[in-house]
Amino acid sequence: MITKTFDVPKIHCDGCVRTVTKALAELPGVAKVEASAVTKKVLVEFNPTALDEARLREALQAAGYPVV
Ligand SMILES: [Cu+2]
Repeated sequence: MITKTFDVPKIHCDGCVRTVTKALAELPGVAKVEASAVTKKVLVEFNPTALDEARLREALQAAGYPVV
């Protein structure tokens, strides 16, 4: 497993946290998602043989929360 933290400034409330968490948690290979409206960061623990960082960024973008 790899852990990666993304800066996602559009996360501003618990609703955003839920949306982001759901968008990432449903991807195969994602083991853990910790999003915070306070730090505006998303920590993702994932299996690098199942998906890569680019795929995670894509999923965030598609959910309306681009990574900066
Ligand atoms: Cu929000």
